[in-house]
Amino acid sequence: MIKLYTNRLSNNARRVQVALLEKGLEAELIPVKLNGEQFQPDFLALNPFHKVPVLVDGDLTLIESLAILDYLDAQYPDPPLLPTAPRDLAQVRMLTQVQVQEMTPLIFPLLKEKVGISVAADVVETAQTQMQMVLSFYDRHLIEHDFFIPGQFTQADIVVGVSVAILDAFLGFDLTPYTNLAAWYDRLYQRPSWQTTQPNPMEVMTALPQIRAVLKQRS
Ligand SMILES: N[C@@H](CCC(=O)N[C@@H](CS)C(=O)NCC(=O)O)C(=O)O
Repeated sequence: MIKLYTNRLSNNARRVQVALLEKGLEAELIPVKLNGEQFQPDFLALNPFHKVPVLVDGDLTLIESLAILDYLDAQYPDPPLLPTAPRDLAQVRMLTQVQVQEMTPLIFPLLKEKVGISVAADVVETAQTQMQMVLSFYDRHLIEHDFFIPGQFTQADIVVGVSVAILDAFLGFDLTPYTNLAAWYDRLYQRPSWQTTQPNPMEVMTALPQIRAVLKQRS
């Protein structure tokens, strides 16, 4: 059986959990507490960079959530989470890369500030302003679309969606000005894979010290 080393509060691990659920794949979920457990020798042997997710499938051990998503899609193609039309595939990669390259660096200072790690006020302000640009970009790509690729739930919905969940549920962003994005986000919540993997407020509160410790070690 597939094993997934994971943490309920990790959005990178959540990407993989959503994909497994969407594909109806059974997996043993192995929780890793990010309060030091990720530095234990057994876990470092799986991922020397001490991060979840790690997926083990038979003799294959994979780190990096996007690589894991690609593996799951190639190895277990039904239902597909990647489109086949060249322009659709390029769109998924573009939207995903914008999350990684543009959105993630903005989330870090906002998260740090939220958990009480000191961040310069101008850095927070810039991150908030630039985040509006990112959200507007995604909003434009959802005009008259149910999902980023019309009619198909894909990796782009997963990768962007789990980050928007942080903005909404943890950072208190108001999504209502982004009407297409807000409607899409509601649509994601209708999926069992989304409901199962969404951490509840109590889980978030309990994990705050872990989140703070992980964020402190990042520049
Ligand atoms: N690029 C990696 C990032 C993984 C990552 O940053 N995981 C975080 C949780 S979201 C983690 O495990 N951090 C623990 C640590 O840095 O010690 C991926 O996409 O899988």
